Amino acid sequence: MDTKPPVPRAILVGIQLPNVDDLAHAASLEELGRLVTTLGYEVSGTLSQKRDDVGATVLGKGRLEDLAAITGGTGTVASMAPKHKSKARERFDSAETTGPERLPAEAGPDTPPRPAYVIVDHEISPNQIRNLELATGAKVLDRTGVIVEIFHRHAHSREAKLQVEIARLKYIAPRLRESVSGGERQQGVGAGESDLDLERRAIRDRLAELKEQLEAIQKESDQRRSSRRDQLRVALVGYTNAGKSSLMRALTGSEVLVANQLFATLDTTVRALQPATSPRVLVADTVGFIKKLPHDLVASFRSTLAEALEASLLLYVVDASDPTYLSQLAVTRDVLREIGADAVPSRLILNKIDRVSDEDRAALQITHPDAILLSSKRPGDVAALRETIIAFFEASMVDDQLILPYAKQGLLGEVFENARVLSQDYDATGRIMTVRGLPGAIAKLRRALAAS
Ligand SMILES: Nc1nc2c(ncn2[C@@H]2O[C@H](COP(=O)(O)OP(=O)(O)OP(=O)(O)O)[C@@H](O)[C@H]2O)c(=O)[nH]1
Ligand SMILES: [Mg+2]
Repeated sequence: MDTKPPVPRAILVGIQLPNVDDLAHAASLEELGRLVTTLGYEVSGTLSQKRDDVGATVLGKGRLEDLAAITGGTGTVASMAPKHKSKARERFDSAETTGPERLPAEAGPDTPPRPAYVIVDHEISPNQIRNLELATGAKVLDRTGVIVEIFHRHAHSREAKLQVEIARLKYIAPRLRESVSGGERQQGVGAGESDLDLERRAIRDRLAELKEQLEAIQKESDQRRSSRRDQLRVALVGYTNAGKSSLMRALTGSEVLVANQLFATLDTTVRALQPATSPRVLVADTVGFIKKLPHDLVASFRSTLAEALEASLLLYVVDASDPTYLSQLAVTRDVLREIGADAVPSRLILNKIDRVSDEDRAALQITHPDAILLSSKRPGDVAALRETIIAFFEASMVDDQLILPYAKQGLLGEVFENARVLSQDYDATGRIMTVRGLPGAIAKLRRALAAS
């Protein structure tokens, strides 16, 4: 038997605010569609409207009724006083519906079920969610809710799971208020209120517990990171799906997950550059960014992102074949500024160049003269990037001399990992090595060799 559970269907709702142009609006909705698909839902259509702000019911009255006709709801928020529908007002609201749900489908055995989800391309308040649910009869999620849910599903390491759970509870907590008390905000104290108090206390306690667990784990990862402090470290950063993990695989031969979905990677992975270099170069793959990334989510990934903060070189990976790559780059820069990583030296990597026409490629090179254009799928491009990375570090290295006493030959491996041995000689004191490496790494080796 291969009866699969039906795929939930979702209709996307976008509000185009006055400061957003048509292209950016369409791109944002397209991206929301990919987020929703990543969650495993089928996008049944899109409904969008130009408005001055996202009001109490998100959509204007007419559009709300259109949406309700698609989802099978009443089209009105029961608690709102019924207003006379103004056809003239509706004409002012420029709106369009696309996709197969343009008209309510005739019910029949072969017609797809009505969308059970309405997904709004904004972060909306618990009250707005409730109003929309009343009017449409569907479950309503906002963009942040979708992102938090994807993070929840894609977190694998204990650290990532804890970070996501904290962000999720912080997202859920204020939304709990409405659903538990059930009524309007101004409806004073009632039986629901004490339930609400209990629920909130439970969440507060759970948050405290999770934070404690996270702190313990973060101490370990802080230690791991600090042991890498004097090494050559590169971090791959950038928009989700830009190809960071693909480059990570190509540069280090590691088996990190590569997938054509958003937020495939939530865990930081650190591996040595391959073929191995001396001193070795560590490459870190990090969580991707997205537009309107909830602040709490960024905050909870602060320790994961510390890998980027502590790197000596950041590679900003961009999907150059995406028409919105510039705004994706801007989002990446904003988030890195937010965590204080904007001061780290960086190089721009315009990836997926195999999908860009020769003409566009030439234009990209002119617009970004310092960028490295490559495809993570082309071994030659990856080898050239490897050389660029090595050359970057070469500039900060110094030559020095180390003496490895005969009694400490066990440290030889550590010397080779952290410095390049240019020549060796032997005398009564031990092995005398001329080495090249970062000043910090050489100082650390010297301390290790001197320790008894
Ligand atoms: N054509 C082409 N596709 C690429 C290239 N690099 C990556 N891809 C594809 O782009 C998709 C995303 O790649 P990933 O490496 O998983 O992207 P990521 O930046 O790690 O994404 P997240 O982990 O979700 O943030 C995959 O389907 C890759 O096969 C490239 O140079 N050319
Ligand atoms: Mg990845």
